[in-house]
Amino acid sequence: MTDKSAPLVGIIMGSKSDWETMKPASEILDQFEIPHECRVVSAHRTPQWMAEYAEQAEPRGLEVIIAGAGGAAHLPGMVSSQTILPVLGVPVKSRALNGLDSLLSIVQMPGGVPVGTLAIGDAGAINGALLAIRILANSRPELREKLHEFQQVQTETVMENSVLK
Ligand code: RP5
Repeated sequence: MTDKSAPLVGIIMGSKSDWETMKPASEILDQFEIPHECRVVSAHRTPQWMAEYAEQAEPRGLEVIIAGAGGAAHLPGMVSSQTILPVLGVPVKSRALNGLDSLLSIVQMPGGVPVGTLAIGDAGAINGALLAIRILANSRPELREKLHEFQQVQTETVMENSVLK
């Protein structure tokens, strides 16, 4: 029997300062009632913990990892190099370069080590969560149903507010 409360998605980030950006990902997963965990795992400050997290993710039952990082954002790529789970990278908007450094650090992976790179900031975190749900929904019809509902509500909300003047 599977444990329904065991996390399916791991949201990790390089620093506690990334939480504000990554929190919307957790909120989307909550909305879809997806069990998940949120952890600070730093590629540079806690490299051994990062390796342990990446190696244990699959045997622990995680199915997708969403990794947010800013600046020299090596976390998503280094985690991907040590797991076969899909890793979705969210570039956090950095103070010095507005997240362009984060984006380029995450997106320019060498062939053979995949990271699905999202937009910089909140939109990336939200879409990271939605993509994770789409991946999980491949084998979960009830999630597919929820995704259809989500899209329908989103469209209706925009349509209801489409007249500006
Ligand atoms: C990265 O360095 C983190 O992902 C964070 O975005 C950035 C800055 O970290 P702090 O100095 O705020 O802890 O590793």
